[in-house]
Amino acid sequence: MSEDYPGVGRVLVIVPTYNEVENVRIIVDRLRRAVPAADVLIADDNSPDGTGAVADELAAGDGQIHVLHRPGKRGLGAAYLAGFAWARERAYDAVVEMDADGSHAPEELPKLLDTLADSDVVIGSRWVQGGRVVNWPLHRLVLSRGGNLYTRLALGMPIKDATGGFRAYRLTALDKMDTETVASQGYCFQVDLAWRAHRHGFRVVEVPITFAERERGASKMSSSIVREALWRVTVWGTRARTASLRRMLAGQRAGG
Ligand SMILES: Nc1nc2c(ncn2[C@@H]2O[C@H](COP(=O)(O)OP(=O)(O)OP(=O)(O)O)[C@@H](O)[C@H]2O)c(=O)[nH]1
Ligand SMILES: [Mg+2]
Repeated sequence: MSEDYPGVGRVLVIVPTYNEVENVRIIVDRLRRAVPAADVLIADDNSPDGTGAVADELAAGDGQIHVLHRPGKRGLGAAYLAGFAWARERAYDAVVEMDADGSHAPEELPKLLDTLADSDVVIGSRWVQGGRVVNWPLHRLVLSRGGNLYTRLALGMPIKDATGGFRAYRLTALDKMDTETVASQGYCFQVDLAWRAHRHGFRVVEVPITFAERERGASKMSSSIVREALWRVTVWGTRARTASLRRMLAGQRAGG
């Protein structure tokens, strides 16, 4: 059973996995040491490499580690939504999203949780002052910077790292974000939740992190993930602009 994290309460760290057999043990071990108060939920999509069995072993040896076995690969977004529901059923106060491949350092999590003590959503950010990216190839840097720039312009949202996946949410905020209507699958899931948080007027704070290229295992990044983000962000941006234009015209008519 988790203890309360000061100012935040009971914390569940959700770690989605798909073929992370070489990483899962190391990352969960680091996480348990870095934030002993938090519980861990490994959300595995029936990884063919046996990640789920290793996760079960970890859970058998530590009452604060849990496993959610899902039937097959359904994308990062779906795994997180299932993890959020799991947290809600067990009355956690906050959930954390963290990759299994070592790109997000568990040792930086206390910084995120300390910030959550007086905010609703905290994003570990590569693209604010003090944020860093280590060992990423140029094409990934360009994609992340370009994607975030496009997102900021299309949505008119001030968040600098809207695609970042190292985050902490208060459950009270997440509950208001109608997560049951989220259809986004890949990175776009992160943009989707940031956009919902922004529109609800929640206090979203970015804290600088050092993001490192995965050390072991294969990437699940694909061109379809990028295409999904591009079209969804464009649709949301167009909708938001159309809605504000309508409001402006209605205001002009009302004003005579
Ligand atoms: N459960 C589940 N986890 C997933 C799925 N796709 C990716 N993941 C996990 O989500 C996290 C982020 O995925 P990555 O493959 O690292 O994506 P990325 O960081 O863009 O790509 P890399 O450059 O390879 O690190 C990792 O922990 C993956 O194992 C999925 O369909 N289901
Ligand atoms: Mg990764």
